[in-house]
Amino acid sequence: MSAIPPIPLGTLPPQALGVRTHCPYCAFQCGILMGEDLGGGLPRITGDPNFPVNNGQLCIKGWTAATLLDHPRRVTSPQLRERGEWRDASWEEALDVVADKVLAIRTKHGANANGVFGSGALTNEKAYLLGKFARVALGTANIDYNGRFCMSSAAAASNRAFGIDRGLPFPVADIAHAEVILLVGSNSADTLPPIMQWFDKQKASGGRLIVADPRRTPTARGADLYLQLTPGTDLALANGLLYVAIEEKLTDPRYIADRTTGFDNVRGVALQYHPARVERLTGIAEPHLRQAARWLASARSAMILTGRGTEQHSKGVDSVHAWINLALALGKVGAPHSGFGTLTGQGNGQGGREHGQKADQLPGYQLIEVDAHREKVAKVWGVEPATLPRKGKSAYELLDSCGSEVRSLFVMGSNVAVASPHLSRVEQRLKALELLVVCDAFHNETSAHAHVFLPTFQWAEEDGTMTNLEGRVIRRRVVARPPLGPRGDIGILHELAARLGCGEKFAFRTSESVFNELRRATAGAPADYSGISYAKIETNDGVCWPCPAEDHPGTPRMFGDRFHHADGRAKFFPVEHRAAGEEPDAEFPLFFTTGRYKEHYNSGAQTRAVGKLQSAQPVPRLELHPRLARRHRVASGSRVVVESRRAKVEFVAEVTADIRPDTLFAPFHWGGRDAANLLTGGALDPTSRMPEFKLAAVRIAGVRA
Ligand SMILES: Nc1nc2c(c(=O)[nH]1)N[C@H]1C(S)=C(S)[C@@H](COP(=O)(O)OP(=O)(O)OC[C@H]3O[C@@H](n4cnc5c(=O)[nH]c(N)nc54)[C@H](O)[C@@H]3O)O[C@H]1N2
Ligand SMILES: Nc1nc2c(c(=O)[nH]1)N[C@H]1C(S)=C(S)[C@@H](COP(=O)(O)OP(=O)(O)OC[C@H]3O[C@@H](n4cnc5c(=O)[nH]c(N)nc54)[C@H](O)[C@@H]3O)O[C@H]1N2
Ligand code: SF4
Ligand SMILES: [Mo]
Repeated sequence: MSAIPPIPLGTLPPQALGVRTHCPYCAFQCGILMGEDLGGGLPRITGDPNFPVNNGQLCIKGWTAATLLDHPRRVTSPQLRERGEWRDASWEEALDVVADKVLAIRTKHGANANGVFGSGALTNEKAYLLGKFARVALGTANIDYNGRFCMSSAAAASNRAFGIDRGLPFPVADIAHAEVILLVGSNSADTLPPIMQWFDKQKASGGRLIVADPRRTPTARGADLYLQLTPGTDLALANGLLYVAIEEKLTDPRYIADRTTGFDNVRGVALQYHPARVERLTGIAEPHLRQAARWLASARSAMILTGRGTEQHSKGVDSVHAWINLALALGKVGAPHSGFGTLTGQGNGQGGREHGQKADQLPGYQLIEVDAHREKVAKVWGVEPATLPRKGKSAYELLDSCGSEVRSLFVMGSNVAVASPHLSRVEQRLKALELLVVCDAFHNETSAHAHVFLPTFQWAEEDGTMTNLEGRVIRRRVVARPPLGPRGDIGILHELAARLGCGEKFAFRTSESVFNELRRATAGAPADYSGISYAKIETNDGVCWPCPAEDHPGTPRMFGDRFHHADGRAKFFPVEHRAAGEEPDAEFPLFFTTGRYKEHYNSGAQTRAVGKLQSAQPVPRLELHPRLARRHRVASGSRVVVESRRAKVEFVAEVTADIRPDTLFAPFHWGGRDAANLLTGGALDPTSRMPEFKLAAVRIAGVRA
């Protein structure tokens, strides 16, 4: 096969001094300024004081983000596994191996036997192209991505209730002006630290914060009212708040009549959630329930914001519906400095969920099962609509079918061997693959099972666009020179597509040209990017979608006068509390829930390699309440074996009165024997297919002093 030279994506600015770009990690996408270190070492990172989202603030992960660029463990040559060991290979050889194997699998087992796993870490351009690569070059239905583990419950509920899903339908700066905020299942003081400046401003102007979390987190410590609910009972809590609002005549009948449909059914359901029942389910006492409902309802402006704590459940979608129902009934959605929002997680968690990496999706939030959408996108791609595959498997189901229906998996931007639930099962499925390809800058727990490793450029070495948690499309710029060896993801997809016989459909010279095709593919779609251009982003601090025309300024605030359903109204959904996939019982009597540390990011693949972060948080610690600790003779520092129906994991104990006595917590940032996800299970939400990351039934199976 003939060589196609790697595509230069973006050019290094002449003087790499103080270039405006964004942090590689979370959805806050802090503006940073990168310039040469005076000592000639790594690019220097400072917070960009002029980017209106973070206003110059960064968290420790942002400050240390440049460490990975010239990291000694960075992989710079393609590698092939031979007799169990990695050996360096040329790009030619590695890409040929991938293409030959994929073609052989397609011939023998059909196109859907080749799977693709994408990421909310990818730029819009990469996410778009990966979706196109799966459907056009591989012809497979089976592409999904790690956003399924992240935003899928919130996205599904927002789409159904509002007709569109943009995490925050208003700028984060609005937080400062909300009189009352209810923050549910989000530990933003650790997971989006610079967002706290907006909460601090809100507090300084007399605002109130309510936090619902089974743990008194750093975020909860700043709350005026803290609701320490039982894991998995958010839906009952939300219905209980609505009960109080209805009973005390605190709802907004005019708003309900003018702007929504379906309230009567929801009213009927909510009235079953009287405070005594809600207290039994959630552990929240009636006075607190009434207090929260009154504060929210009587405030001139109020927000309900959700995080993964309320969403990562097998009833995640219904739980989000319950919060949306409450916000709608109080007349807050679309009102000034008010509304419902969900705090997106990954760097491009918003754009990544819009441009077609999801099994049921085409770019712009169009749907692969809708004929009109298929026709439109097929036209942009220059293919027959009938050749586009249909809907594929969701992330966990895709991983679960590896080694059976799915014979090869191409992973770009996820460490599934740490981040997936029921890890022993997932690892066993990964081992059963005929071909596992990992594109990454570093080896991780997933590449430990791979046959081919393709080394990639990192964030600072490529340009592109990201869409932050407000739906603001921003520029990632080239600020560092990549080492010799790695290539860009877009170039890799082009090379592979060429070997699969459709290189011309992936022959982009720049990321801007990919973006321009994305604009055409999303024109008229819910997430309409057609009016956004690189030039337009250049002259301001980003443009919020939808932006349907060149002269359109973008849409920082949504829902002011209409929702995105055909009738312009928001929809109520009646939702009932139900048991989790796995509730504690006599054998496994405790709740186990998971989350994050400030210093580590997701699977830890990146942050465990940063010395400062790793030394600050070297191991996962098991949080447990002093009462539970006494019963099991556990002290801080003891080794505690936690057992679920799937595995045993030994953690170092951290005894803390900040957690419920019936609940254990550990972060999921580690793999191998330290993986919290060995304990979590494979129960999925019926609509979003979100795994139940925030609840497993466990017991303490052993203690060592
Ligand atoms: N430092 C850091 N920041 C990050 C990330 C990271 O890994 N590290 N990842 C980014 C990503 S991808 C994401 S998705 C976001 C996630 O951001 P968050 O949603 O803030 O993160 P989590 O820590 O997973 O979960 C939040 C809280 O949910 C609580 N919780 C557990 N079970 C329940 C429950 O049943 N109900 C309720 N109400 N709460 C519950 C936990 O105790 C935890 O404090 O963070 C982003 N930012
Ligand atoms: N128990 C439990 N499990 C969870 C969660 C939880 O709360 N509890 N949260 C879930 C959530 S919300 C999420 S988002 C997932 C996240 O978990 P993962 O999907 O594992 O995400 P990351 O750890 O961010 O992995 C990103 C990988 O992609 C690489 N990467 C980054 N950018 C690029 C790029 O541009 N190109 C390429 N090729 N590679 C890149 C990084 O080097 C890293 O290896 O975990 C989920 N798993
Ligand atoms: S808050 Fe998020 S975007 Fe900002 S510096 Fe920290 S990890 Fe980076
Ligand atoms: Mo996430």
